[in-house]
Amino acid sequence: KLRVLSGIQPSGQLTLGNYIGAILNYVKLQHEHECFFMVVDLHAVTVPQDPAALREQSESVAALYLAAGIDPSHAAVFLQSHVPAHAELGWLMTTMAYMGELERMTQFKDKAEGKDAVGAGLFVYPALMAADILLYNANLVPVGDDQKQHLELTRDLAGRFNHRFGDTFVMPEPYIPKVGARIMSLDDGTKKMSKSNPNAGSYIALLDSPDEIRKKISRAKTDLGREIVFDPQNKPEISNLMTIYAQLSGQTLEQIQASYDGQGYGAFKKDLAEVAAGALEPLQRKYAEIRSSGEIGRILRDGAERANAVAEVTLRRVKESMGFLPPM
Ligand code: AQP
Repeated sequence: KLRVLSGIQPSGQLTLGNYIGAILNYVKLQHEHECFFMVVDLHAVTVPQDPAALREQSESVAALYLAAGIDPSHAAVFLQSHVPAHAELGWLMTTMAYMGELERMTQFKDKAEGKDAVGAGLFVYPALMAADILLYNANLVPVGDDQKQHLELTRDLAGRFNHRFGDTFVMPEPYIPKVGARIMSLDDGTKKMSKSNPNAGSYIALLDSPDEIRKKISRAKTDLGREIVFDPQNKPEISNLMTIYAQLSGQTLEQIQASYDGQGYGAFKKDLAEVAAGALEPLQRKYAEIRSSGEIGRILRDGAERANAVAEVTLRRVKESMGFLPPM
């Protein structure tokens, strides 16, 4: 059995990008491996968060994990801030990172672009992410394409630590979906779909109503021409919609291309809206049940307990290797 760890920031409404790029793989991996799926609330505060919204979204993300099919009797589901070792190892990993390598992170560059004041937390974010993964000695980290660079850095930091202080950390591997690793924004086929995009029309949220979904898909930008063909280079927008269709319907891109041969964008978009609304309907129903059941607290407590048990052992070993005296 391998160890699997991943997490999502409660920094907005989860989107189809988060679902297709990450959550679908969480669900797939949970039965074969020992899984830890957290809500990374400490990461969310690297950009300003309203406290009430953070509380609501943190619970909402945990409930969406469960609604999507994560079984808390298999996987530990917890909030990052409930496991203090994340913040502590995060600091230690920050001391292992170089300014230059953090400056090269494209997520930092994108999020800092055009801002007068950029929080230091945003800059050291990848060191905290490295700590998240290394605390559990995770072998596999299911993520979307945008997190590949952070994972490479995690490997560099782990290697640097092991070299200086002796073999301590396991080298994690990214686990990235073959189709759907980078779902693009509905209003711009060159930008990834993102839950913190201020334009709600740029993403489909997992909790959008069928009407909102229909409206957003009918307004989604499409490329010139009218053929439904998968060609991300020349037709990024229709290719993105086809990817979403494929991942939510279980059909292959070839099947979709064949069944819309000779038809225009209109018919395709109409069907896609129904595919998306239909795929999200059971998830939304389960979500409502879970939120009203009052079960979340117990599940998160249990998950944090399991996570703490593993994380504390790693943190103790790390501190010992670095030369920190144990409590006397
Ligand atoms: N557009 C996407 N396509 C595929 N996968 C995606 N992920 C995010 N966007 C897409 C994957 O979802 C997981 C959680 O991401 P995160 O919350 O840690 O932050 P992010 O990667 O920065 O995602 P967002 O939605 O864009 O959040 P904000 O707007 O808050 O920064 C990751 O595995 C990610 O790869």
